[in-house]
Amino acid sequence: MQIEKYKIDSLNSDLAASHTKKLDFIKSEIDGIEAIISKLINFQIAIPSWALGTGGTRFGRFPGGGEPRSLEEKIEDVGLLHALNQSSGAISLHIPWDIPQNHQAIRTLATQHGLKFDAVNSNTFQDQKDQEHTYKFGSLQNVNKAIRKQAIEHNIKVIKQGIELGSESLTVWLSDGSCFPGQLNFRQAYQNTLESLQEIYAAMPSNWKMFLEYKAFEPNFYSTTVGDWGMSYSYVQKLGEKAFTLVDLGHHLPNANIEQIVALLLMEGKLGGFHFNDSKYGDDDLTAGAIKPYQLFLIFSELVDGMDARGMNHATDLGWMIDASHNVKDPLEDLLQSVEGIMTAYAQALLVDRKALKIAQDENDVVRCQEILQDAFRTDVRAIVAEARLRAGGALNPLQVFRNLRVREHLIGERGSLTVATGL
Ligand code: PSV
Ligand code: MN
Repeated sequence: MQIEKYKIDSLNSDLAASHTKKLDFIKSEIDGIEAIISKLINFQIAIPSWALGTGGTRFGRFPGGGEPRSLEEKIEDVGLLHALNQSSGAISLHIPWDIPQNHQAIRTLATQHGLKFDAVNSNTFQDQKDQEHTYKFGSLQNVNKAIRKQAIEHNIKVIKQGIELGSESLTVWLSDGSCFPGQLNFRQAYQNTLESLQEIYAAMPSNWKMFLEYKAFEPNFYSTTVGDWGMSYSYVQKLGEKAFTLVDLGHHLPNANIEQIVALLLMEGKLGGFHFNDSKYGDDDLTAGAIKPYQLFLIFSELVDGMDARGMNHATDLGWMIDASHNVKDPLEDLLQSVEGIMTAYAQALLVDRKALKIAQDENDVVRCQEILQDAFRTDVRAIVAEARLRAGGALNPLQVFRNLRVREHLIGERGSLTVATGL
């Protein structure tokens, strides 16, 4: 299914009067809205190929029908999102969940939808049918050299796939670790992992980046070998200037101060990318901004501040991606809501009066500091975000268009109601 632009335009014109009123109001209240709009237009958030179906939980999966049956259909789905919000201009593939057969044809299809290929993701956390050795006791950390070699070769194959697609980064997330005390020699696991990562790093083209994602728990519950930002930082420091830490919001221990982690990684020049989602307990994979919108805002506030301090381009100097799984919501609707949540937090962060905050910090005026941040957070920026979408050619209200045009019903008509996408 393709969404014709005139249909979006027609639904936009129904909302135009009310939108203009809200935008004019905020423009009359706040200076610098135009600069914020152009930053929002440039900001793109990659969609993971594994989030287009209903990932479910380990207890069950409740597919809603019309899920993409192939990589081509996944690209089509991201194309639908991008047509609606003009902010989802990239797709991130997980290999071997999605192995392109004809790279040229896949690239052409993506270009037709206005999409680029974001980071490619390797998978050494599951055993595949044709695989010689098992990853039951880890992959890059494994005590067995042959298993480490198999995992290294898999990552190198993923890099080669990425090169064919025009991707420029590899995300490595390892489930490696241990479930019981004594199972693992921590130092040996670290050394094995480092040496394995060094081989993978050496296989990357010079213009590529490696993102090393950390996670404190799951599927191993006693220790994880890349368990937190400190461990990831220690590996990427040793690997070299093309290696960076990737922050997935759901991978921390409860109440971790993620905004402080982000600030320090940025200061060290070692923050590479993001996986957005939200959670109440663990790696809940919920819609970005659905549970802790203030935390998301505070993270963006540090991102904006830290990137500006280093003269970085907000849109292109870090990898931005959603990493979520869906169960009770339509995956496409959920992703539209996540993108909206992320853009909202970014827009609010751009509103923070940085000069005033600096003065208040230097004067230890704690009350004023809070007031400045909360002034920005409590500003209703929805009209600014909508205006950015409108100017980029998208919908003022993407969800409303999705429902109005009965996109899911069309997809079920084309693909059937029993399709289940590969992925989580
Ligand atoms: C692991 O929980 C993770 O966040 C990694 O990014 C994986 O690639 C992804 O989820 C899918 O399992
Ligand atoms: Mn992730």
